[in-house]
Amino acid sequence: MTYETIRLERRGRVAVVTLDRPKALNALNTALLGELSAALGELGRDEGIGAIVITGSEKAFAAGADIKEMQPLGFADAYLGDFAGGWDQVAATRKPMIAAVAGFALGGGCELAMMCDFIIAADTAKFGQPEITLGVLPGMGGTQRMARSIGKAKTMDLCLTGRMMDAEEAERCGLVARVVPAGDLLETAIAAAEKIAGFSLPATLMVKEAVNRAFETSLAEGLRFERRQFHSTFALDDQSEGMAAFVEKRPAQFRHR
Ligand code: CO8
Repeated sequence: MTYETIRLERRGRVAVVTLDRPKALNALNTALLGELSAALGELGRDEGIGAIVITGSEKAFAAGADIKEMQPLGFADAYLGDFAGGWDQVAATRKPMIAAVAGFALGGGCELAMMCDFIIAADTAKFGQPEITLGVLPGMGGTQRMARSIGKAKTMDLCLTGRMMDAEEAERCGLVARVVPAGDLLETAIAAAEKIAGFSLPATLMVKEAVNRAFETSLAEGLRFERRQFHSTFALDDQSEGMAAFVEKRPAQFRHR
């Protein structure tokens, strides 16, 4: 399938999805959402892909939802059309997804980065939820995912003032997993994705599901869920192979890699 607002490249077992609306700083419009959902669906069905990197340009990961597309909407258009509801599908991607962020990740761009499993940021990255400056508020999970990720104080600060936070502050408060020089961003993210894609695919999916469960349930329920998932890995050839390889002092050859 060919896409107009994104680029999709396969590098072995890693897929790199590049947001590609340079003239609008990768603003997220309905066409881009449709294409990104289609690409993630395609990659989800492809057993040859074990991890996905989502990235943008040097200047912008994405500068938010497309303001020019939203400007003419009335309440009935937004509500009845479930405007931006399709982003839930992006967030529900089952394969591990890394956001490689350089430049602006604002509004919906920051929210898309937070839909990924972790963020690797260039030292040029700037994060923010500036919706308040437009007379609205985040609508793709900004208040919810950010509060769960970095807590109430910083989330309130960013969402109420609309200020931007640089990569160093984003790493300090836990929004970002790693910060690297801008020139190393993509290769670092791809290397991390390759590492993940080399493990057992069922096991990496279970890690993702279990960590995400921590945000949705009590500790007792989460621990029970994790334990059951752990037990179920003993039904996998990959568990037999992984443990045999350790004992035999050789690299594991995972069947579901
Ligand atoms: N939407 C549409 N176009 C945009 C956007 C955007 N979010 N951001 C930038 N652009 C366009 C500009 O209009 C400009 O186009 P043109 O050349 O035709 O005028 C081009 O990109 C380049 O932008 P600038 O000239 O402004 O570049 P600067 O380097 O001067 O500034 C900034 C960069 C600071 C990033 C600036 O562009 C900016 O402030 N952008 C808007 C940031 C913003 O407010 N983002 C939040 C948007 S609202 C949102 O994301 C809500 C999400 C929830 C939606 C779901 C609802 C249910």
